[in-house]
Amino acid sequence: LSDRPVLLTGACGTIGRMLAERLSALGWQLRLTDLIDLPIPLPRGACFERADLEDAAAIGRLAEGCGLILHFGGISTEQPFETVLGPNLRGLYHIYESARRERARVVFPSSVHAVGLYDRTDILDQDCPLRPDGYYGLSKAYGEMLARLYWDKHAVESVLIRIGSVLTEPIDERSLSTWISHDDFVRLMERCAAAERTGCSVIWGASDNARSFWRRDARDTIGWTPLDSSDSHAERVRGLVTDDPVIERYQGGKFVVVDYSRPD
Ligand code: 15L
Repeated sequence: LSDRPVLLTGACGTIGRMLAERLSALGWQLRLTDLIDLPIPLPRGACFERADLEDAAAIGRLAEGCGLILHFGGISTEQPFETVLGPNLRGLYHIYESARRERARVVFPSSVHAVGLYDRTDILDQDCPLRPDGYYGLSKAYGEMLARLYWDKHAVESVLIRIGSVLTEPIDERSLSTWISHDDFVRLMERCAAAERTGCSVIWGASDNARSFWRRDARDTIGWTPLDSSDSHAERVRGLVTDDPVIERYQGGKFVVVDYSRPD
């Protein structure tokens, strides 16, 4: 993979900007794209082009010659179905069709919100049934299934990362469970690129947190071990919880209460 360019979608987002800067500094040859203009100086060795994920031709052109697609574009919060539909369902289909044509590997950021309706007391393995907590989480479940289809039917490799919370540091009690440090995330991207074979691997995107909700995944297959941990932040964020029992009950936290109507 190493001598082919890497397409990074969603380059203007929080994770996209961080990866654009950090991976460029590591010498990656990045092709950046997003719907809006890049709000940071163009990192060394990178190029940028605006594109809409719903524009199949533009995505296809951007992916030409790429060996790896880091797909961080699309909707990243809980939104109405019609808002999520275009970027996250149709857009992702364009990414996978491009990957199939280019024989490229895809890094697909799935999310804690694909399993957001598990209780925080549940400990999950990679093969747990998905329990999305809204239309955004549902689009991540769809993404995981789309990746599986393209692996089983076309041998397009993917790493599906069920990302918890990418933050400089934990901000509340929930993020003691879900936090992944920038350094662990960048190392994960390096392994996604360098691993000999990934097949269709599921990774829990969290640092080595004692309070993790998650256990077994495919990290041995890709050779990734998180080195950071939220544990040393526990004292600082103790008591930082909301007063909403629904938010505090579920792994998905705040996204769960959007339009929540279970009576019990
Ligand atoms: C996500 O999937 C979101 O994209 C991010 O903004 C955070 O809210 C994160 O989950 C989380 O739940 O901490």
